[in-house]
Amino acid sequence: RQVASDASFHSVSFSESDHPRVLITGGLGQLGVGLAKLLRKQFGKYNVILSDIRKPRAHVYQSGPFIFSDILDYKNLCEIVVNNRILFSNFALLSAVEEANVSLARDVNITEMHNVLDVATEHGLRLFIPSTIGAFGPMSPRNPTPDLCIQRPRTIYGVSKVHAELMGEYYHHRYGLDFRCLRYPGIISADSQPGGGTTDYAVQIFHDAVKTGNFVCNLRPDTRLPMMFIDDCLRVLSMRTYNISAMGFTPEELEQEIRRHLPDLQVAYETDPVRQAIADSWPMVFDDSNARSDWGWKHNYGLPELIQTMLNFTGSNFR
Ligand code: AKB
Repeated sequence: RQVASDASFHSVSFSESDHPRVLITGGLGQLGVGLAKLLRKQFGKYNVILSDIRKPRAHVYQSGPFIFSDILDYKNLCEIVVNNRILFSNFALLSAVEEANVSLARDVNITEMHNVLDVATEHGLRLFIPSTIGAFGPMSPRNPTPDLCIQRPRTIYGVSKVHAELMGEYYHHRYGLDFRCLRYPGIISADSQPGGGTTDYAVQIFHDAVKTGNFVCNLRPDTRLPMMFIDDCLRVLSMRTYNISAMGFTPEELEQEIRRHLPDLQVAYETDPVRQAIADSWPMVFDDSNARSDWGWKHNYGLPELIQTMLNFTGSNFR
């Protein structure tokens, strides 16, 4: 059975199976490739389709089906999903990049999300949309931030995420759409490059610490934000709108911990006003007690485990 008429699929014919079929849109962002790997282990290689509007690196083609899909194109999206029972949607743009291009952010995170909601409802698919600490704003309680509280973010990123959360919940109540959403903290991953987020410093510092020993941080040293290692993030995906968290630290605390392993590390602080204003409006401590008690969410990576894993990975890549 062919999923789409895309050229990259011509040699692939999919066997019928009881496994759900998953489409990961915006799949070349921070979560997509890792998520595809995990879901393919569970559902089989050809039941998980990665899609994006960019050309991936060779290993992505090798690891399973990849197709071009522009989800602003409603007909194209319908064509792709008619053979899938589950739609997983994953938006690729991050906070700082979105503030720099509001109309692109609106297209990707709002218009495209409407397409995804309509297609999912029309075809009876199950829909997961990831949200973030960015869905909160300066009027939200920051320490801790519970699941339900005033949100009112001041970034287009946050506004579009609150819009997605509310639209998903509305479609669930109105049309019975099986919609789920988790709000993630800053995600730290070793094998994908930072992509324009406010929490990206906590990834870049490992690369620079290992490569040159010098790092310039674009947030103030005392900026506390909730964080999570990618493996915990991917593990939790199977579970409607919950906060989830793992650890929290400031740039200064992260710097001190890394220096215990790399004593020569030098960090300079050159605050970027856009990122700093965003970070100052986000939760400092994310209350995920409902996720922990309702469905047993538990993280595996605290700060020491994160540092060890990141240094092992970045070190083995650079040395
Ligand atoms: C960003 O910094 O934009 C993201 C996020 C926390 O949503 N990593």
